[in-house]
Amino acid sequence: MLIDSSKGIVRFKVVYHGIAMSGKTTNIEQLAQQSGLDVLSFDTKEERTLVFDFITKKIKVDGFTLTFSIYTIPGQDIYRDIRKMVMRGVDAVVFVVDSSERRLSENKEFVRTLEGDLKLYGKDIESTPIVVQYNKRDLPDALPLDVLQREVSIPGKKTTEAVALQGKGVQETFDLIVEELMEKFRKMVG
Ligand SMILES: Nc1nc2c(ncn2[C@@H]2O[C@H](COP(=O)(O)OP(=O)(O)OP(=O)(O)O)[C@@H](O)[C@H]2O)c(=O)[nH]1
Ligand SMILES: [Mg+2]
Repeated sequence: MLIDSSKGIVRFKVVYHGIAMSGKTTNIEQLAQQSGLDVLSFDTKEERTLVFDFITKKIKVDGFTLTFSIYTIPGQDIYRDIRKMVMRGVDAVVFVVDSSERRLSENKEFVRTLEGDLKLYGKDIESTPIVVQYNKRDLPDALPLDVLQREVSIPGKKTTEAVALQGKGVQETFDLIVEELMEKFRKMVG
């Protein structure tokens, strides 16, 4: 978080985390499209994230300009060093879960990966604003919501449902992470 009080600007970093192919890039692309923003992407020929995707979004609240720098991590383990780099300075996380039954154990393990990535920068799951998004709700083998909430959830964190490919739930998820972030910010500044 960066505060430029002379200009009334506060800058936050939001990172979309989660297993490979869970739909992180799709979330950002839809968010950009719905708000008329451009996405900066560094990806492979197969359009898998290589470094990150990036957009910035501005919101005016109480005379402040809040600027959100929004990134995705590359979910593939071969890019773990890059993933860790992208997590530097993170203020809030959207944890994108693939609802497919086949990917349940990977999703579960990745909560620990997120924990490790936060720890690298002296942060923990408890004090970091996090929203868990159950994506790909359209898949025929999508697990029921109550199963996912039991198996892949993070204690104390809110959850959302999405079909990012159709743009469903994308803005709602982003609005929720902004809310969580603002709540923490208000507590910090009193
Ligand atoms: N059926 C379905 N497919 C989706 C949905 N969201 C994303 N996808 C597809 O899932 C695949 C992976 O999506 P990406 O957004 O590239 O996934 P990612 O999490 O950025 O993957 P990495 O960059 O490798 O970590 C693509 O083929 C998307 O079109 C969804 O809600 N439903
Ligand atoms: Mg990606």
